[in-house]
This record gives sequence, structure tokens and C-alpha cells, in this order.
Amino acid sequence: MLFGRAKNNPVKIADKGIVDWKYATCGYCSTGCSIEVGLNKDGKAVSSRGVGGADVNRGKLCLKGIFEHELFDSDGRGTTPMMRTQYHDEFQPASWDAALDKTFEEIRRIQKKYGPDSFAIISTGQMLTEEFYTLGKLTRGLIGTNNYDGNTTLCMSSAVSGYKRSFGSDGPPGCYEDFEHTNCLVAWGSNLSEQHPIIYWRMADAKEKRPFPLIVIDPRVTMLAQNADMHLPITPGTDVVLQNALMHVILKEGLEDRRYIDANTNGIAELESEVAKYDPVTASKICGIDEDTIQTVARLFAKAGAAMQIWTMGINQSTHGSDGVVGINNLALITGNIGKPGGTSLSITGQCNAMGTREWSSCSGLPGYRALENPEDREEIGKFWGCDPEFFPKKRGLYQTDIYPAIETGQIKGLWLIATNPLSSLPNTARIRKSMERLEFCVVQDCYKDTESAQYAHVYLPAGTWAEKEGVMTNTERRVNIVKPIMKPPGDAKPDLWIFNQMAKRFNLEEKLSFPDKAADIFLEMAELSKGRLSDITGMNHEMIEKNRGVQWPYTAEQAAAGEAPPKGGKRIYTKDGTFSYKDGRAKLIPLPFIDNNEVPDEKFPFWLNTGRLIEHWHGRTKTGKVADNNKYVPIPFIEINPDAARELGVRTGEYVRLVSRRSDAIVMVTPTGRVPKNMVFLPFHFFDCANRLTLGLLDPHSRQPAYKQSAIRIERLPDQAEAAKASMEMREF
Ligand SMILES: Nc1nc2c(c(=O)[nH]1)N[C@H]1C(S)=C(S)[C@@H](COP(=O)(O)OP(=O)(O)OC[C@H]3O[C@@H](n4cnc5c(=O)[nH]c(N)nc54)[C@H](O)[C@@H]3O)O[C@H]1N2
Ligand SMILES: Nc1nc2c(c(=O)[nH]1)N[C@H]1C(S)=C(S)[C@@H](COP(=O)(O)OP(=O)(O)OC[C@H]3O[C@@H](n4cnc5c(=O)[nH]c(N)nc54)[C@H](O)[C@@H]3O)O[C@H]1N2
Ligand code: SF4
Ligand SMILES: [Mo]
Repeated sequence: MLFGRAKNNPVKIADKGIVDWKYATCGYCSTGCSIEVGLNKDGKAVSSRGVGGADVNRGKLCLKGIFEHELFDSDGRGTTPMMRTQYHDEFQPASWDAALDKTFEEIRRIQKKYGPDSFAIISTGQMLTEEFYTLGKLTRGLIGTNNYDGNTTLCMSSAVSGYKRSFGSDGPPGCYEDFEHTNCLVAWGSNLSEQHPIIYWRMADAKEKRPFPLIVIDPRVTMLAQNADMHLPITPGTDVVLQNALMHVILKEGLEDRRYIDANTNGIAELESEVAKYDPVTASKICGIDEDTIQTVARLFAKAGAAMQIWTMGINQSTHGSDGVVGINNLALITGNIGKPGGTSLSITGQCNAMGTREWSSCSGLPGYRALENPEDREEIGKFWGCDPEFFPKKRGLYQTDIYPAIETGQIKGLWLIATNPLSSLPNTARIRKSMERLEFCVVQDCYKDTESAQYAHVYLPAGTWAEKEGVMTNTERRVNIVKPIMKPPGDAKPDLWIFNQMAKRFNLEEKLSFPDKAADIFLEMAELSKGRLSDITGMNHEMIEKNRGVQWPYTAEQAAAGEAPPKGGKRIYTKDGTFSYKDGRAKLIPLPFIDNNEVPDEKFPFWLNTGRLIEHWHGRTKTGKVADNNKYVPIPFIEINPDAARELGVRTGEYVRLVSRRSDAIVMVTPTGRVPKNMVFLPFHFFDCANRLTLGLLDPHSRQPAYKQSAIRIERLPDQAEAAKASMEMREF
């Protein structure tokens, strides 16, 4: 292939000999890009490209998607089940039967000895929806532990909780197309350009064609903030105060939408009396945003006609995470900005299928957004699955972040970790290590065998990942898209669905419940359960999902029969008056008093520790750490530190320093940059035994999500740099 001037120094791209392109949906972030993987004549995956006709990405991919095919034969993949008696022994290879029998026996032994809830199961947002549904059936219908949760408690729990409190149900009301209609966009704690690059591209493209003000609220000058019209560098953890002040101005100046409020909401009087306390001057002293800016943003937002808010972890990962989401919803509701083109509150989801787990995994309830607390829901699912509804617990069990303290106190004795790596992702990992050491039995099911958490496993189950499996995922805008098996899992590794079905055989002795093998059949079972509900997918099946490059829910059998072509599904929800999920069809306006309970910088620990992500890497780097083009840019941990702070400390670019919090310490490299204020450092959490040695992670009272972004640290200079470099490396060897 030749680009540029054909005769003068043409750019040559090596011909990879691709003979076939196979369809999939990207398995990293929740943007939900459609990918094609190129196979050469030997059937080897040699390339990835974006799919031109796909609504979401329109041919584009970010650098994670572009190299995704390299995962198939990357280092560290698990190829055979492994077992050992004590977690510190050497692992021995085992047969699948031996590993699954052992797991089954240990689950039942522990449950018999200590009670059904003494065995906990922690899952993920990174499997396929049919797998989530099957694991839910196995856990709720047969194993019978109520301590079943997902890593989504670290990620989307505050969004779920906030949506439920405001609207009566989870379910993001908007879509990416809203960028094309909005007249004002407010982004709360989201680094969209790096963490959801293709959603960012959709936004930037819409903004270029039809300019609208972009207001970014983030203590750090992120790439998104650099591209904003206004950047509000908020004091960490105080977003609720700013929200109250914005509502104060809107209500005081009569800029609210009274018709919408009267027709769609309850609670305006209570909200008004609470926000009356947050005049911009008082609020500015707490949240660090001056009164003029507060007034300008309030007016811009309320007068826009169609105003949109998006948010990610800067809001969710906070002791006010759920309240922050409710605050965003309050702002949207009082200005009539829900369910209309360009007027919405759209939570930008994290993992590729965090939405699918919310809808179908039964983690916090029962499938299809049903609740354990609701007797009719228990009855319906019990009948449908063929089990006694009395077997279901009557309220949800512990959240992931409460399961570890319960291991610490001996209430929980056994653990099954599926596609999550808590030793790298939970706050205060020294404490998590102690908990893991106390387990009588731990089984880790992961596509990589070299995870930090597998150190504590008695049984390791090697899983397939991404396009080694078949099933659907739901993205941020409720779009269900499909992944097809392009490669076989390496060695004797198996798709997660196969593993759950084999486990189910062991628990399902009377064969009362059915466990179909084929993802397409499981999808149809889920569709049946979705009939008439918010997340109705009765009009979809695997084939039509692939054909349309993803379809948004709701998409009903009636819509399919009416032959909407091509079927695009539901762009928005709550589009008409009185359609919220509370019984009376109204949303709730909820007052949000602010209590400052964070660990804040002081004399001993003078810096805020802000943690988050980089574009090149994915979480604990089990995947991107092994893809050369992702890893080589950022192979070691570093902090962003303000140049003035670096000068005062006497440290320069490339030097190592020790970060010390009340929990522990970590050695990292220094990168001075104006991206962070003088009293803050930003530390990516991708590197093992680093960020989460330091974090405190206080929990949100509603969502139990950790405040990963608000801890206090001090920085110590290290005179012996060679020694420091060595120590920094050694910390990550195990
Ligand atoms: N490349 C890449 N992309 C990813 C991921 C990845 O690991 N790598 N992970 C995916 C997942 S699971 C998730 S959840 C998303 C996360 O996506 P984002 O939430 O966009 O990413 P983060 O870097 O965690 O945090 C976003 C911002 O929150 C800001 N922040 C910190 N404290 C506050 C505060 O008090 N208020 C406000 N308003 N902002 C604050 C931080 O400065 C940071 O810039 O990314 C997804 N996409
Ligand atoms: N300090 C700090 N900590 C954080 C955050 C932060 O911003 N700051 N963010 C939090 C957030 S938002 C999140 S989402 C969590 C993420 O936390 P984790 O879920 O622990 O992170 P991952 O590294 O993505 O772990 C997923 C694991 O699943 C495996 N895996 C991938 N695909 C498959 C599959 O198909 N099947 C199986 N069986 N295994 C698979 C991977 O190899 C990996 O080991 O981290 C949280 N921790
Ligand atoms: S934006 Fe997200 S879904 Fe799209 S290619 Fe990148 S990682 Fe994959
Ligand atoms: Mo996340």
C-alpha cells in the first residue's frame, strides 16, 4: 500500500497478508467500538481495524483497540488449571475435572460448616452478558450465597445508586448522538479524551460542526480540560457543594423549568430549602470555584435549552459519589434536561460490559433490573428458572468493599474471584493482603495466570478472553453489541461460560434448572425475561445485533415486527412526561447536605493524592502491560507534580521519590507538569503495589464505592537514586 506522493518517499505499510476480517466489539472500555480483526492465511490474528458502518466509532479505534489482537498470544496467559494445598506452595497443573470438583467440594464444605453466606463470589464488568446471566443463575439459584458482588462497586456503583435514587431505576437516559443536539456540555470528573477516546472524538466532532460551550470540572488540567471553554479546578471531593450552588443561582434567578418540575418530579420544596444555604460566596470558600464562575455556569446551563451532563470517576469515586450523581440529576431535572435530544444526564461507564452486569448478572438483585427486596420479582424469577423463590435472599448481601472486612473478621471463609484483580485495584492493599491470607479457600478465574490475586489462590481456572468467546456487551449508551469467537482460548483454557456450565452441573444434581450451552439461546432466555421492562430486548437476537453493528435497548418485539429498518432501538429513555421508574412516574429531587469527611492534606501529609488512569494502559495492566505498543510509552510508575512543588522539594524530572501515606509507601518517578496544582500529585493506578498501597478509600454510604481520589501523602527525597530505581522495580516483583 502506498500513501503520499507515489514517487517521492512514499510511506509503505507492510502487507500483513490478511485474507479474512472477523467482527467483534472492543473488550476494553465501555465506548463499545466495533472492531474487525484481520487473519492471515495461517489463521493468525495480525491486525485490528474500526468498522466504518458502525454507529459508535464510524471506522475509528483508539490505541487499545488497534492492538487488541495482540492479546491472543500474549505472555502470562493461563493454559491449564492449577491447584495447590496452601497458597504459598507451588502450583501443580490439574485436570479440569479435578479443579472443578475441588472448587465444588470446598464451596459446599465451607457453606455447610459456616453457613451459606460464608462463601463469597466477586465478579466483574469484563465478561459477556450471557456469562453474567449464567453466573447469576448458578449463584442465586444453586449455590445460594448472598455475598455475591462485582468490581463494579469500585466503578459504577455510585452511578447506579444515584440513578435509582433519582429516577427509581438504573439506566442511563442519553446517548452519544446527544452531543449533536446539545447547546451546553458539563463534564464532571471525566477525562474523556484519554479514557473514552472515541466518545471524545464523537463529542469533539459534534462541537466542531456546531459549537457549544464545554465546561470541565476536574482538579487536574486533563486533556479534556485543555480542550474546554471553561475549566473549573474544583477542590477534591466538593462537587456536591458546587452543584448546590449552581441550583441556588438557577432557582434564585427563576431560570428553572417549572412546567417540567411540576409534571415530572417530587420534592422541589425540600430541595429549594437546602440549596438556599449554598449561595455562591459561601460555596466558593468550600469548593474553590469563585462566585462569578458559579453564576456564569449556572446561567449558561439553565438557559441553554438543551444542556447535557456527563461524568465518570471524579464523581463516582468519592464519599459523596452517590450524592454527586443525584446532584447532577437534580440539576438536569430542575432545568427539564432529561430524555430530550441534547438534554440528558449520561453516566460514562467504565468497563466494556459494566452495563451488562448491571442489567443481567443478579449481583445486586435479580436479572433485568429486578430486586431481591421485591416479592413479585423473586416469585417471577423463581418460577422462570424452576427454583423455589424462598431460596432467594430477601435483600441484597454485602458489597465487594464490605466483603473484605468480613473476611478479616472471619465471617467469610471462601472466595471465588472472576475476572477481577483486587490485589491491584482495591484501596489499602496491605489490608487486603491480610484478608486474602485468612481465606480457607480461594479460586481465581482469570485469562492471565500471573495476576497479583492469583498469589492467594488454591485453585486457578484459566479462562478465555474477549473474542475467544461468544456473547453480547452493553455500552454506555445502552447499545447491545456482539463478540464472536475469532480465536480459540490458548492451550486448555476455556470460555467463562463453559466454566460456569461445568460448575452448574456439579450443583444441579436434580437438573431442576436449565443451563444452555449456546450464548445465542441464553440471549433469547434473557430477552423473554426483559419483556415489558425498561431494558426490553425482545426485538433483538445475536444475528440482527451483528448485522446492525449493535442495537440500543429498549428494542421490543413489536418494534421489530413493525420492521423499523435498520433497527436502531431506543436512543433515549424517559422521553415523555411521567415515565420515570418510580410507581407514580415521577423522579425525585433529593436535598444534598454536605459533610466534609475526607482525609485532607495537613502539615504531615501536605499533598492530595489523586489517582486515575492513562490512555495507554488498562487497570492492572494484565493486558496492556504485555502489548509492546501500549507498554513502551509508560513502562514504570510516575507522578505528575507541579513544577513549583518539585522545585521546593529539590527534585527533577526523572528522579525517584518516596510517597508516604498513613497506610504505606511507594517509590515512583517524578514528572513535573502544570497539569496538577501545587498541593496535588496525580498517580496512575496501573502499576502493581503502588497507588493502592497508599490510598485510604473511604466508602460512600449509599454505594459503598471507595474514594480513590482523595487521600493525603507526603513526598520524600531519596539521596541514593540507583538504590531507589532498584527498589521501585523490586516492589513490583513477586
Ligand atoms: N485507557 C484507559 N481507558 C479506560 C480505563 C483504563 O484503565 N484505561 N478504564 C475504564 C474504566 S473501568 C473507567 S471507570 C473509566 C474511568 O474514566 P475517568 O473517570 O475519566 O478516569 P480517571 O482517570 O479515573 O478519573 C477522571 C478524573 O477525575 C478527576 N477527579 C479527581 N478528584 C475529583 C473530584 O473531586 N471532582 C471531580 N470533578 N473530578 C475529580 C481526576 O483528576 C481525573 O482527571 O475509564 C475507562 N477507560
Ligand atoms: N487507586 C485507584 N484504584 C482503582 C481505580 C482508581 O481510579 N484509582 N479505579 C477502580 C475502577 S473504576 C475499576 S473498574 C477497578 C478495576 O479493577 P479490576 O477489575 O481488578 O482490574 P483489571 O486489571 O481490569 O482486572 C480484570 C481481571 O480480569 C481478567 N480478565 C479480562 N478479561 C477476562 C475474561 O474474559 N475472563 C476472565 N475470567 N478474566 C478476564 C484480567 O486479566 C484481569 O486480571 O479498579 C478500581 N481501582
Ligand atoms: S475507545 Fe474504548 S471501546 Fe473504543 S477502541 Fe478504545 S478502548 Fe476500545
Ligand atoms: Mo471502572
